[in-house]
Formats: sequence, structure tokens, C-alpha cells
Amino acid sequence: MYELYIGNKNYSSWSLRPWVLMREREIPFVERLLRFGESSQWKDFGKISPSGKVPCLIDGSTAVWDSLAIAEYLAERHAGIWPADAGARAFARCAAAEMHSGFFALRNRCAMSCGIRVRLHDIPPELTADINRLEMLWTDGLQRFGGPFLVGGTFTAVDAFFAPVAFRIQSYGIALAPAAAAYATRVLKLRSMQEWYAAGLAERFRDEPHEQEILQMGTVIQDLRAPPLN
Ligand SMILES: N[C@@H](CCC(=O)N[C@@H](CS)C(=O)NCC(=O)O)C(=O)O
Repeated sequence: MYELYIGNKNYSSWSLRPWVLMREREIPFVERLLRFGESSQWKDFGKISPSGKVPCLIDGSTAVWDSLAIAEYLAERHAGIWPADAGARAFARCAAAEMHSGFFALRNRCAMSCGIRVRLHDIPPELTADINRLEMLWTDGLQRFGGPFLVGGTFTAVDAFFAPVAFRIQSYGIALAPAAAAYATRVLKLRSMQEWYAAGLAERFRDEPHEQEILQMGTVIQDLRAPPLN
């Protein structure tokens, strides 16, 4: 049985990728959640994962410690992680890689925090450029491959890579063109995403660095999370 180490569901965008992918592809795993800021939990994890970062997939004696590498590792063992058609697969891999190594303004200015709603202090040109590129990329995929997912009829790794963006769009009220907005809503409505969201809302542990990162960029206008413990 695979073990998947993840961070707090409210904050950990990188963790969400393999988690939602495995859930949507019905690949069984044991979830191991580590709370940010709790050094006792992370101390032992550092012995398991070379980077000490989540997500990390453990398969027997093999550790796979990066979300894109996890997708590729799973693709070697399970059908349907990437689309069967070579053209669709190339598109999906490019889009997932683009998310993995780009969209810096979106990632830095709109940190994932599923349970809050934020009004950004400002929207600089680099954020507008990321949003425009996202809209273009999603619209292109949906048109080319016919939807409802980014490269066709089934949820694949590329959708998993953009799943955290769907939460960001919800939290920051980012307006998108109709097809792209509908895709984000569709992803948010998946049962696995709803479960992740509910678990994120129920988390009572707050990680101060994550909270501060958001307050630097905007004003929290709604906090739907369970009351904090710490
Ligand atoms: N490139 C990595 C990035 C992983 C990453 O940055 N994870 C963050 C949490 S979302 C982390 O573990 N932070 C804890 C730390 O840096 O100590 C991936 O794709 O998995």
C-alpha cells in the first residue's frame, strides 16, 4: 500500500496534487498528514524524505519526493495518469510542467488557503499576466480536447496540477472567462476536492508563516475555518 505524506489541507497546494490524482484515479493509499510548524512531526519525516518537503510518496523502500515525480512514478504503474493519445499527453505534460515551474506571481501573491476569502491589496501586471496565461491555457485545452477536463473526458495528472489553482480562484475571487471559470467550478465540485476542502475547513491549527504570507498580499474578508486552537 502506498503511503502519501502531505501537509495541512488548508495550505498545502503541492500536497493536493498527488492526493487528488490518486483519489480521482482510485489508487489506494494511506494518508499521513504532517502539520506545518510542528517540528516533532517533521523531524522523523526528514529521515524518510530527502528534501524534507511534502508531498512524498512512499512505496516500500522507494521515496518519491516531488509532486511531478510522483505523477510520473504512478504513470509507470497505473493506466490513465496521462491521456493515452500522444498529442494530448504532450499537451498535458507541458501544461503540468508549466504549472510546476512557472506561474510565480499567482503562487506567491495568492497562496492557497482553502478556507478564507481575500481581497488583494493590488493586482500587479505580473499577476494579470499569469491569470491571462492560465485562462488561455485552460481554454485551449478544453477546446482542443473537448472537455470536461483539460485534455478530454477523464481527470488526469494535468487536472491535478491545476486543482490548487481552483481553490486560489475561489479564495481570491479571480474572474475568468466563462469556459475557464466553469472548469474551475467543475474541479471544485469533484467529490475528492469537496472532501479535501471540508477537511481543510475543519483544521484548527494555524501556521503563522502561511497566515502572514497572505496578510502581506491582501485583506481576509471571510474566514470559514473552524476556530483556531493555537
Ligand atoms: N517541488 C516540490 C515542492 C514541495 C514543497 O515546497 N512543499 C512545501 C509544502 S506545500 C513544504 O514541504 N514545505 C515545508 C518546508 O519547506 O519545510 C513538489 O512539487 O513536491
